Amino acid sequence: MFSNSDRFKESFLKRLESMCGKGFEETTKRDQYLTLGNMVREYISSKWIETNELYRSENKKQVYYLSIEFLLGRLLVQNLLNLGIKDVVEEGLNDLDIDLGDIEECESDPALGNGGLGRLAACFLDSLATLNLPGHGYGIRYKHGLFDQKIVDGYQVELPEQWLRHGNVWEVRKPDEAAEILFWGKIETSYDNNELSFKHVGAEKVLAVPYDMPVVGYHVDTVNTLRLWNAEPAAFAPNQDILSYKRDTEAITDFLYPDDTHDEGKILRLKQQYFLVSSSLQSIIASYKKENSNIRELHHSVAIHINDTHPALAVPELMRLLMDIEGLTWDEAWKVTTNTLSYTNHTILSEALEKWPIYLFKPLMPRIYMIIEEINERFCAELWNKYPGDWHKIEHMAIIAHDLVKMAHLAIVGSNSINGVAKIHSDILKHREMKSFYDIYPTKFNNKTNGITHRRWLLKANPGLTNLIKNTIGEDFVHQPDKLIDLKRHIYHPDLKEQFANVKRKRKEILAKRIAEKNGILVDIDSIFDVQVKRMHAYKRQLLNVLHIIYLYNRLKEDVNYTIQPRTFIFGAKASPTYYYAKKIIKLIHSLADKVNNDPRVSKIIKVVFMENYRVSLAEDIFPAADVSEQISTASKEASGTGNMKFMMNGALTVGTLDGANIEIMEEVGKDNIFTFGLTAQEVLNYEENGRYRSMEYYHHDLRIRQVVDQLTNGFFSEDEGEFESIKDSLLVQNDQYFVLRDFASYIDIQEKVGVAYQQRDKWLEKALINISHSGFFSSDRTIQQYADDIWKIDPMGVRV
Ligand code: GPU
Repeated sequence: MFSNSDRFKESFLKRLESMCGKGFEETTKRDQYLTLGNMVREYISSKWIETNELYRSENKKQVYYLSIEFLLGRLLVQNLLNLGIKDVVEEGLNDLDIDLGDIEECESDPALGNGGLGRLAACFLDSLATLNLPGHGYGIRYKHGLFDQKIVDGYQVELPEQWLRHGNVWEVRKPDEAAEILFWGKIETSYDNNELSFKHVGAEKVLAVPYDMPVVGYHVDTVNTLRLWNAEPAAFAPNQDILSYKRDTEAITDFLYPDDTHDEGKILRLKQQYFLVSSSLQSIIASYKKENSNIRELHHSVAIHINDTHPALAVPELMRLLMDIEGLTWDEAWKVTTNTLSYTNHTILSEALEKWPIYLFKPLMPRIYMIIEEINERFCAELWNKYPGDWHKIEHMAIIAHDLVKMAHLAIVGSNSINGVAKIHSDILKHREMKSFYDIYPTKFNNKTNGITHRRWLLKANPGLTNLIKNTIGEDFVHQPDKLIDLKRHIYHPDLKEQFANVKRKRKEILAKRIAEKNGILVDIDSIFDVQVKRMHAYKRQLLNVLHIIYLYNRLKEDVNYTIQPRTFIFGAKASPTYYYAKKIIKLIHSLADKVNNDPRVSKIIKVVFMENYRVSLAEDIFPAADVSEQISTASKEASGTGNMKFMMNGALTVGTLDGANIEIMEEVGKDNIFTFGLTAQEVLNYEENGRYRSMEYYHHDLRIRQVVDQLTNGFFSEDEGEFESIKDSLLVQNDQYFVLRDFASYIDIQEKVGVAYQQRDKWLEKALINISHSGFFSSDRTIQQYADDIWKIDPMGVRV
């Protein structure tokens, strides 16, 4: 079907007509997309079956990655690339006057995640399959992914996302493998034949139906599985209101919670979590039992990973299944559970740490709550032995305290490995945030610095740069991304620099065209494309970026002789619909854009662009076009960041704080090839401890600060003067929790250096190429190999079709 372009063309035309019941000329782009998608899925299926059969017959250890989010992005072109048939298809389509890019536009961008955490899970799936590792994802098939963002008069408006509107060519529904999930009801405890047993009565049953999606490895025959669960009505109880039962069950998988690093504490979210965990564990155990008879050895064949605390109910649920269904004793079940589970922490922000009130938790999952109580009692008894009389410590470490279930504590106690996502983050976990747990479980804690898949973020997103690298150092880096370092020997070659400059320029032109179409703003290709794209959040400090732009505007207005390298400031960010401050910043960026872009003189030098509806497919157009990457979170707050790595891999230079993986980027490229500024994590944490920061002092002593802060409310923006009062208050009245004013001067300084450095064109190009050369370390292949070796203890398997 895909052996050469003529064969492909022939099968494609035949299939197109038979699927759509119309002649080629009559077919739409969507018809063509659906046809090609179906052909590709069919092509994948033999490899998929072969992989599953191999996993069954070899019966080696497999890993299951449980995550409430998988931010996949579009799959058609990535699958073509991974299957090695993209060129054949593109050629065949070209003969028919069809552009693959146009077809791709018909594919919805499945936004089953908010940001970094969900995208990391998607990169991990790609790496697992490519490294031939037996590893699968388990998640939720949200009917509506993250909302679509529209900007109306500068304000964010949320529209329901509709990725399933035209169906999903990649999924296979498996109703025979559905699982039953029980909510509510009561537990009847009985004691007969010396055995305690627990009966769950009066429960509401929900059916979890799996939809499997293939995860295709790059140029290998391995095709792993992403299993997404859909909630459906199970059996009706007598006297039940059927309509409301149907509505309540389907609601479980209706939509993705749009909060990034923020605990919503809503009962529907808790239902989603238990729904994911229970269905996944039932499915894992069922598949284990097909090939194995001794459930006490589950951990020899199965590793289960908990992506943040959202699936931490895996701890009590695995205990329940092992005891109540499989008949193990508590001690036997605990041994298997802790040897099976591992956990990644993705943040230390206190507002993100999940704590469920007992009054919500206990009635919804009565048996699970009983088990957590028992885990907690046993754990506290252990602590009592270790720290006799230290009530304060025990209260602080307990899993249940002050009527709350602390999910991070549950995950730590129930897992054999706890990892952070960048060196500094793991250190903060060990030595501060989770110190008391590190003291008792020193060997459980470890670091796994995040990574990104270069197959999407370089090969797919930036074919021009990929070809340039291939022509310079050969193709090894495609399979071994650390080989990108070979590029370093060539960075002084004028040819390479010029070709890189051309590639970058072309991508800036493409982005500029998109900006012209969508925003009606004409941007200067020779200006620095200075980009901050990520979720909108106070700790990520888009406000610092904004204040710098206001400052630049002021200087340009005040001094007609002040010249700087022109810059285009590009933003992309969604705000959680209930996050008032974040939405205000979006409005502020739009007001600033109005002011700057409409000033006849200033707009020739700087421009401000907010790109609507930031998502994976838009990101693929943004990273390749960026010159400067803004990674300016308050030090200690960004666990890792992964956008920073995508920019680096595409030859943008980082302006960043010493936070998260920025530090490791600096270690890789050297201090001359990154622009760092601001407080260190230690300094921030010290301030937070000693309470000595006074933002007012910076406001009073730095005229530049006073001017820009005052401009938020003095009529500088054409909005009502009260519009941005709350932002000013966050800086002055609330003492600037994220140290924006404290880091302002140092940010202004470094930005000036960036402008100067960009004008030393040759040197800048070298720095960009050095960044690319060192980006191999940040491949998720490296990260996944470390998880496989150190945590999951799984080996590659050679699927051959
Ligand atoms: N992160 Br917790 C999310 O995207 N969502 C979350 O709910 C939590 C963390 C991010 C971190 O903020 C980011 O620093 C990190 O790179 C990413 O997870 C992946 O580890």
